[in-house]
Amino acid sequence: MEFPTFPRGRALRRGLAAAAAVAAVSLVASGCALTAGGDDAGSGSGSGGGSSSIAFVPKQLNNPYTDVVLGGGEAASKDIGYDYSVVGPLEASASSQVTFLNTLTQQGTNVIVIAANDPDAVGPALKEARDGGAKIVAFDSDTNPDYRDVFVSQVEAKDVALIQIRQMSEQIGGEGDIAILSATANATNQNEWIKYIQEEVETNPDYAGISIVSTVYGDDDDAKSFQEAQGLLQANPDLKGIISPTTVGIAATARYLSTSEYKGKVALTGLGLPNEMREFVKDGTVTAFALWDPAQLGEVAAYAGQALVDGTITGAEGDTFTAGDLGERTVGADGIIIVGPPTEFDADNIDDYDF
Ligand code: RAM
Repeated sequence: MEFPTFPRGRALRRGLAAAAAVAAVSLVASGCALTAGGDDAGSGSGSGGGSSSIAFVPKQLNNPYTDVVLGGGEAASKDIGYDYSVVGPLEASASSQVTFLNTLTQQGTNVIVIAANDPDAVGPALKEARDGGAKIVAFDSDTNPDYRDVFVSQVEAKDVALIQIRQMSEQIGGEGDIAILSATANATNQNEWIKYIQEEVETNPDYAGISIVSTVYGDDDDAKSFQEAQGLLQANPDLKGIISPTTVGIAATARYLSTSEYKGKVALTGLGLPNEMREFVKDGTVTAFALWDPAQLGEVAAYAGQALVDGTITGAEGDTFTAGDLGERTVGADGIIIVGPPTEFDADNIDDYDF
């Protein structure tokens, strides 16, 4: 399988947009910490100025991956003239987004773009939002399909899994015990990727020599992920590798491995931000990992929201819309819109990316 790469200029542009988003999000984050779900929900960077409103509700605000996604979301919201805001919790627990959703509904937000911390916990709040006329775009981590109009998925879920297990197998010579260090136990996206990784290990003869001996959860919290990585190595001294399908988990695990006796001996693959992983690729802790362009995810989500409001799409399979300069996108089965493509990063290409 070949994975195209992004042109450097575009990646750089996204990086700058993301930096602007970080500033906006930090302002909102401090407001949220004081008045979770209160009057501050709906504040944000203030871009746009049109009469329609779009609010992004990420899994959590203090996540560098989220910041890059929001950079794309903000730029696209501006392009379509929507009032843009970001609200959300500081940690990714199952029900932490509910109060924010309720406030957005009270405010009459036209489009809610949500990365669900749990596929069902947000259901009743989203149902109320829809009853009030809001369009719901899930992104990154899906809700139960009953609660949203479309799901904007970065890459085909199975492809995300296939890249990670192939990279791991290549790095450990196809043999040995491996572990998974995930985000939260209820994250829809990580759980789907893990399901496909497990399926591959159980059924693909290429991976017959590999066993998954443990799956642990760092909750997309840097300190907890670091401790879980340490715990995995203590509990499994023969471990050959760790797959971490979360940018927070892989960065924390790399940091742990880089100063431990396991550096260069225990393989680490998964999904990471090139800017967070660069030093660990250069110091020999990590050989290769994968991701996609997170800003494009935010962009496509905003354009999908507009298309739902305009009635260009309803979320039915085969509906099409234009996602700005990213071009046409089609709604697939189950209301899923794929952004794609994934990219693999290693010492040869990591300096070509800036996000
Ligand atoms: C983390 C989050 C996010 C996931 C990325 C790869 O930042 O868990 O949901 O898509 O990793």
